[in-house]
Amino acid sequence: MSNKKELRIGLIGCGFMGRTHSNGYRRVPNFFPALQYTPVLQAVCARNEAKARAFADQWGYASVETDWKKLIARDDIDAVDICTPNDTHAEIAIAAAEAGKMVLCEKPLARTLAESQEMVDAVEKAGVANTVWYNYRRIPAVTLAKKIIESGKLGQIYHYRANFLQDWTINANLPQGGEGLWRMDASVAGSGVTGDLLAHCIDTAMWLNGSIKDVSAVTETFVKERMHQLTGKVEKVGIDDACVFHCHFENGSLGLFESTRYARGHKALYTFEINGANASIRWDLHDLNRLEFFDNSDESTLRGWRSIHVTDGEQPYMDKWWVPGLGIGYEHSFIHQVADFLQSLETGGPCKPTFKEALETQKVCEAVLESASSKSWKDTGVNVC
Ligand code: SOE
Repeated sequence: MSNKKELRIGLIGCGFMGRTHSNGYRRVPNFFPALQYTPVLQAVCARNEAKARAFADQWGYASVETDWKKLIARDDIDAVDICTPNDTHAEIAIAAAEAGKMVLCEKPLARTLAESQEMVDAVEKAGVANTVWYNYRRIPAVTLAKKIIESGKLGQIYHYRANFLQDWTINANLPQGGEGLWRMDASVAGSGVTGDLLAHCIDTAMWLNGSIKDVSAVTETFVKERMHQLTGKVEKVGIDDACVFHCHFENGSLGLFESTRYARGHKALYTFEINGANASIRWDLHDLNRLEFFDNSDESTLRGWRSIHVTDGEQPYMDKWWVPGLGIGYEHSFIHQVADFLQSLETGGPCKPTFKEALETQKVCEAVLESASSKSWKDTGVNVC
């Protein structure tokens, strides 16, 4: 008889993120056997029943629902995982918290700062465990970057630079809205690349380098009108296709961020580089097991960028995987987030970023969009401890 405690998951939404999270729940017991809690795939919910059933069969969910309110009302669900489009995050999360369920929410927390604040208030009032899936923090090389920065090896930090580049919306005939394309409909997504891609960069940046104080941004919508899949009409495009901003961090460093869906040749190029007085770090999602590190205190004849292949058991998370030299992938960042969430239930601590912490990222996103529309610098009001 297993003495594990069950965490019964109710997953809402079975798109791309539903798959990444489900894979996380399934893999954790194999690779993190010491955890007290084990996820149980209790129910999956989608409006289309056939789709929900196919997903349940594929991933091993015990039951299906077609109405998220019914899923939340069930006594046999402990945690609600929100993988639906952004316009539903707030309503579902608030209802789940009011029902006393733990809430895991896909990023971005919501479409707007106001919605996000309501979600924070709801989980805090209910006192339920919560987390937002900013998965890139849990790629071992990125977690190692955090440790290196915390050790003080970089010295005073002067620059933080990040990119998130894609090219999937260049085709002007691509419609907006509806199945598979809700990210292009501002009323559903909230924004374009700012909430979808820069939110990742901002989350990582503030985790590694502290609060962003103020921002100056430019956005562009290259294709102004697109057919809307749901209305069948050609409609104005409301999302930002590209966004560039610079900023001041609280620690005095300068930040430079760029994101676009119009960088031909790039599918998901997420990179960051941090330059300190003594050392620099850089990372690239395309080579995610590698962290590059330059240390100015190295002997001058040997000095240069080190290429650290982050696969050793002493490096973050890697004792759970294979043997030194053998890498892991994108999906492992989600497995690590499930493991950290379960661990947080054991210790009673938070699983970062909580809704409250993810609210700070929303503040920056909102300031970026306001700055772009008003063509002026905006304070973010962020306070990351
Ligand atoms: C968009 O294409 C997307 O899937 C984002 O929604 C994810 O958050 C990002 O990690 C990869 O790109």
